[in-house]
Amino acid sequence: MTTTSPLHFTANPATPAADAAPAATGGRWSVAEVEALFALPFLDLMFRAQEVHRAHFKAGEVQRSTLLSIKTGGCSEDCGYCSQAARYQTGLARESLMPLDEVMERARAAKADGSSRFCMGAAWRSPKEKDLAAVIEMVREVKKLGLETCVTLGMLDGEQARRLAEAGLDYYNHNIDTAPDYYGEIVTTHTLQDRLDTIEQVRDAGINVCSGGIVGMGEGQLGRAGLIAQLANMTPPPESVPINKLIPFPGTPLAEGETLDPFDFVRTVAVARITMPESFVRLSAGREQMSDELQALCFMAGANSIFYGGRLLTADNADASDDTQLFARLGLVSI
Ligand code: SAM
Ligand code: DTB
Ligand code: SF4
Repeated sequence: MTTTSPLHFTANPATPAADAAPAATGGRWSVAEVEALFALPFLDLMFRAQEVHRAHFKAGEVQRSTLLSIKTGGCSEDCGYCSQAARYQTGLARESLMPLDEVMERARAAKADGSSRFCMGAAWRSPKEKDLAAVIEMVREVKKLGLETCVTLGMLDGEQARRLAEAGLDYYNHNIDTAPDYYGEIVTTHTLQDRLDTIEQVRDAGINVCSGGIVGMGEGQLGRAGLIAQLANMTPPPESVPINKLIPFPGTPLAEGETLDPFDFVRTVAVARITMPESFVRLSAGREQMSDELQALCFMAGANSIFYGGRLLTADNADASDDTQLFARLGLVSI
């Protein structure tokens, strides 16, 4: 007689382990397999994501990172979503590199607010020597506060990655942003391969990788599956996976955005959780526009990290005080 555990009663019977990549593809996720996850009934997908999440993390623990734009605007690249590309009229004033004392003031405030990581972003295609030296100094000083450090500076070569590693950099953020087949629709001034090369240099230097993407750029479910498959098949997958919802900026080619079903955003978080069981999945840009209920669904889907503090890079983020209330209402604990 077969016994059915009530726990497995609603699980997808075709799936031996909730986070197992299908053996037919040698442990790699094909785009079709990832698409099949997206196609699961919503409740089954959420159940599986919860199973995976609880097998690898303490449910309810959420890591918080604070962002700071240390060099805003004037970027040479043409990323279709970005307010900081020099070629789009987004009304953003171009600024030069922020002085160290100002960065430190912001880092101290982030620490006092309870963030565990400080992420500094610069609108560069890649850093020049003088700029890299200044950022290295920032990394050293922010680390002394007892914060984890992350920077996102565009493309790096091996030597630059090694110097950042030597300074003690904990994470480097470099998103692949969308599916390989769709990348050329969004960016033409560099290629996905350029992004992958930088990620490899970062990995080889021993720095943790933070890489994810943007949902809502017209990529469709197939595009979202392509993005997640590409991330999940990295060996190893990124330690940190930001899932951003497009913030449509007037003046950019993607100003009109895509009318995205919010459940498709939640599905993307769940599929990231299932295919990258050991990664922190960050509920990233676009949170300010989300209801508390939608955010709660994202946490249920396996998101266990957020950007914390009222500002992202050039756009507003959810208020820290709103987050404090939300965490209390949901019994979430920051780590
Ligand atoms: N220049 C560096 C680079 O491209 O990696 C660092 C800064 S760039 C602004 C960092 C990431 O922010 C992008 O890869 C993208 O995922 C995210 N981002 C930028 N603009 C966005 C928007 N309008 N909506 C959502 N995410 C956005
Ligand atoms: C990431 O994936 N999202 C952050 C961070 N990494 C650098 C940036 C979001 C930017 C949102 C738009 C803005 O503030 O300009
Ligand atoms: Fe924006 Fe980064 Fe692209 Fe520059 S490289 S346009 S800062 S996303």
